Amino acid sequence: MKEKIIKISKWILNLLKKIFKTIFIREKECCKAVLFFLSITIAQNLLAQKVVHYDLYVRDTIVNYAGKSKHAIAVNGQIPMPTLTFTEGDTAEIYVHNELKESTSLHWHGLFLPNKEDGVPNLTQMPIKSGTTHIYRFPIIQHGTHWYHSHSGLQEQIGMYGSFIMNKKEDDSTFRKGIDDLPTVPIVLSEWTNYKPDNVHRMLHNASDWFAIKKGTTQSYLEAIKAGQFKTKIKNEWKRQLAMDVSDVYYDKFLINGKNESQLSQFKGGDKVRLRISNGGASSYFWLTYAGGKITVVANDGNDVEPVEVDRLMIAVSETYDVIVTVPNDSISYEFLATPEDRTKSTSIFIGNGIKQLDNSLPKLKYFEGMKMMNDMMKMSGKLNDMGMKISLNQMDMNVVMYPEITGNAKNRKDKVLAKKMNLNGDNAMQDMESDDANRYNGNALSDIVTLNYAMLKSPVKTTLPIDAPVKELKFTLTGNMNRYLWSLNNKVVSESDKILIKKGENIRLILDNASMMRHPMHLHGHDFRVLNGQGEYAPLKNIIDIMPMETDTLEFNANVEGDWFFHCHILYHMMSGMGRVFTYENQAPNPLIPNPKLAKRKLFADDRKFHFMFENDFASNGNDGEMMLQNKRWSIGTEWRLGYHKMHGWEIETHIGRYVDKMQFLQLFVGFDYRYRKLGMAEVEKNLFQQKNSKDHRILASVGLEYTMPLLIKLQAEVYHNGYVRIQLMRTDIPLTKRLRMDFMVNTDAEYMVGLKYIINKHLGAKIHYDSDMGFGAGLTVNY
Ligand SMILES: [Cu+2]
Repeated sequence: MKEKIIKISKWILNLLKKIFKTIFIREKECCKAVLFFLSITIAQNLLAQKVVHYDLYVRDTIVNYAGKSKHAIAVNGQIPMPTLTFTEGDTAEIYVHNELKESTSLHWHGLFLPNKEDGVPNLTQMPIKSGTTHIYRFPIIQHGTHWYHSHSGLQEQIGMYGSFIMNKKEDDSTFRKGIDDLPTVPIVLSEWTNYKPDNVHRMLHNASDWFAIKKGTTQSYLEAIKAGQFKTKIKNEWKRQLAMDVSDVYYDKFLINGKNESQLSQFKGGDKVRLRISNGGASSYFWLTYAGGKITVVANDGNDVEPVEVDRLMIAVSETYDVIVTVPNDSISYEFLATPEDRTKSTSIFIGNGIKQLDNSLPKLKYFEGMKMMNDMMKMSGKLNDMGMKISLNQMDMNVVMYPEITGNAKNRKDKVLAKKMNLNGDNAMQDMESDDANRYNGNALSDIVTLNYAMLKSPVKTTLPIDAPVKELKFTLTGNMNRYLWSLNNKVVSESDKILIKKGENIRLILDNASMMRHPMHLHGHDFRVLNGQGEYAPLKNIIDIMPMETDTLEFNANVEGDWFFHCHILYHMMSGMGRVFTYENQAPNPLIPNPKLAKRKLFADDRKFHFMFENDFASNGNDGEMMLQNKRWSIGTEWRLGYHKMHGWEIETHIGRYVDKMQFLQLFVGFDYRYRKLGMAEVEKNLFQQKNSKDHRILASVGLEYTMPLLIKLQAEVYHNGYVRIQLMRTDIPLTKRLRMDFMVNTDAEYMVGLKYIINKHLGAKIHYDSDMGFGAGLTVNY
């Protein structure tokens, strides 16, 4: 390829010479000189444009990160994928050889490129089929730390992430001595789970609390009582909330460049090192801290920022940060520590050569303080309160109430905050405490630890958009339902919404506010946006913005490159649940890589329309009962069965096909089919509380009804059968009594009732005892999937 370009360039050069020879004869001497100079420059540029070629072989592999051999995907035999390095001005030519049994794709995260090179399957190209090679070819027109990853299914979770580094040219006017000439180390953060990602996704949708049990972050009633937080727990359930964690998934290992622990022994005392850090985790945010002292942040999402010194920073999923750290002494290696937000584990890289200097590990989160905070934030409707203050740019972190290093241990929190304020303000602190709500969640005001936030980022160059361009303002509310793991924008998922039309040349202003209970790292493809953070003309450029619950942030970008550009939450499981939109340019040329746009669209939409399967069966001494469910965004198809051995002889199958109708998904309307066979005694006639009779051994009934989630997560079910028979039922399952003990109860107008206790043995197995008015007392094992 390189030879080809040189050949073409020489040919062009010769052609130019010939043309100029002709001109030489006719034109004046000075003109000749200018043209000759021009031709030389053009030729030089052509010759200097370097094509940088990579071959990437994508293969299935077996890895063992956490005690078990598991399937993963390696590229060129490695996880993370190889670091791809370019210099601004190069042309990237990347051959992707798909040797998997399934299709794949690669997305160049944060890059400015033609839309058809963006690597989103069924949007900017068709998936790269098994056994085929796809060529990505685009000019490198920017510099900075970026990364690349698969955009197909959940492949990113099992190895398909890597660094993508674009160096500045040395004569670049923005070249910073003392920063851009330091030795650099690419760093990719990631996480590993021994569970198949598809299964992780399924479990999240089934609100399984197995991950919390594994992490030790259950928030049961007994734990609440022990912590003196019984009221908090009740209030939380009264508001229909399940216990929540700062992160959803249990991971077995956290990795830096594919290892849990590693060392950069080439550095010695006094050395400065620039780490080019990408968070390639599928769903983990990381705290970054350093045992050797302060961390100087010099770039974010590939864009330079004025150096800012901090003690720690949080890197959101898919963000990148360039930081400089110093090795203070010889013969000591200093821990650079990455701690996932839930602080359950960590991963580290030691910088230097010698005795290991460990960093302080982050103390455990105070979950009940978090629960209390959540109760304050939330209205009964499930919507968030207006806290009466402007929250933006990660300056107010509601989660500080859970950080012992900022707000002290559970008991002395107030004292510590007070003491801190006394130091700052003297005797008036007491009055301030009551009125000063503004700093309640401001970690930097509450402690000496300096934590980076977006307001502290400032671009070294002006980033203003074209002044005379028309402005289009778009507002998105980040919405969600933790209980059903539904994530959306303006309560709609990708498949429920149209593409958002924008015009080339417009300045697009995005206002994002987070009305969900989780933070979301929102990512825009193909463009950088300015984050309006109070830095005026020097607002930082980013392509990811992490938005905490209750935050509102404003971004703006110039629509300058046509195509279909994905805008989505970068938490992999949120994205796959449909939290995103597509920006598309009006009257744009069709994408040659999408020959059948209708088919592509249907395939793209299939991601968030997927149904998730759940199964549970109780093998008990008095009978057998169980249920099976298929659920997606709005629909729920469930079948329950009961088979009695002793007190009740017979069986019953009930099927409900329902649709959630309200935004918070508290209300479901359904149609039902009930088939029952039982032996009633001669004189026995069943009567319900409405004095309606049911005397048939055999019955097949159709019904309509509704299910409503009430305070304390009690489900009210009202059902009318086609023969006029009415049943009303109250039920609650999985009341968390202790870490592993759950209680169920049910009572209905047929005068049936049930109460049960289940002890969770492992992910798929529980031991259960229950009493059922129909079937009597029983004990047995519960199997669930
Ligand atoms: Cu999200």
